[in-house]
Amino acid sequence: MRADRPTTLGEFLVENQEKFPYATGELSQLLSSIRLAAKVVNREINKAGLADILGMAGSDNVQGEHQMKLDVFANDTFIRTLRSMGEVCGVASEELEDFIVFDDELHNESKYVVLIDPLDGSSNVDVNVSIGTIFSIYRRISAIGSPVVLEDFLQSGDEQVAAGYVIYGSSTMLVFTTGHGVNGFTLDPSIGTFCLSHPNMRFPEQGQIYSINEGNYVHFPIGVKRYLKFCQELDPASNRPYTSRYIGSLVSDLHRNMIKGGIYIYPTGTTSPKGKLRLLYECNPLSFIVEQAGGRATDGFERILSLKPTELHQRVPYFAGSTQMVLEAESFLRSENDE
Ligand code: AHM
Ligand code: MG
Repeated sequence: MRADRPTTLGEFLVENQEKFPYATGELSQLLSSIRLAAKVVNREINKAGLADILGMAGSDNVQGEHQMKLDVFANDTFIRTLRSMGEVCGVASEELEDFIVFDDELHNESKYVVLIDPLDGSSNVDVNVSIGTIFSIYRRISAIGSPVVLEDFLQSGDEQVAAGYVIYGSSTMLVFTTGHGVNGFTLDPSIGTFCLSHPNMRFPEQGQIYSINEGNYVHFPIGVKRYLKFCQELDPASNRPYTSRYIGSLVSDLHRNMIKGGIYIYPTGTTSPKGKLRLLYECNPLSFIVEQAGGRATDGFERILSLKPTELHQRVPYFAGSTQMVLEAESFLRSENDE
């Protein structure tokens, strides 16, 4: 923070470059591209209520869910911006069935792959609720100089060199980590610049908020049902009952819980035996943030970041947030398994 004004994201990237893994300047450049695309997407989201951009694009994404026009716009914007620079050799997106290879001389020489959920929670756009972009950056494992391959994208979350999200909310924020803590930058719309507003973000060790779609209650595993009952029971010593808050927009729910303290849960269910969220596009990047902010992120049993992905659109149950709360939830799952 300057004495007279906040640090901009551009200044932060330059000043912290030596802390980035491998520190050649390419990662800073890559994060700058994401910053630029985020501003463009933000501009479109802000005028979504005015412009004739709302509505279905007429195509479903690979999971067969409705895809709003803004999903397509955000997807195209991020991919086009990343392709226009030379730091990325390929991109995988939640919106696309297969990964994209930037197969030319310039891009084949580059080291990084990006995985992205361009507009998470996009069904919330038409009701003016916060949505987000989630991104994850890895170093390729295939040889530099060749086209990128599937294995470059199927690395475990522990291999991420950077990850973050953009939240398009009452203000727009870019929050990211390169493995040295988590910093949040708020977009000042008057000058179009992200300014450091939330340095060194930390999950409170214990929180009072639980976030889960309780409409799916009857489908939840018994351990989750019991944990929810525990959250709702009276216990003045631990400040229970906890408060239930669920926006249905993962980035927003997680962001709020990081600031206030809480747990986000999307468990397995009888109708979704592997959960709903995607390991590569949602859970890995957010778990990198969660752990870097002192929280805990698991599938109920194992760390998300140590899972070895087997397919691009793999789903996984998700328990993330304040460490003590996630540990509590896990103990209910374990006792269910012991019965
Ligand atoms: P999406 O990637 O299709 O937008 O779905 C992910 C979203 C998350 O943002 C949110 O937490 C979750 O789906 C909500 O799901 P549900 O409506 O089943 O509670
Ligand atoms: Mg999503």
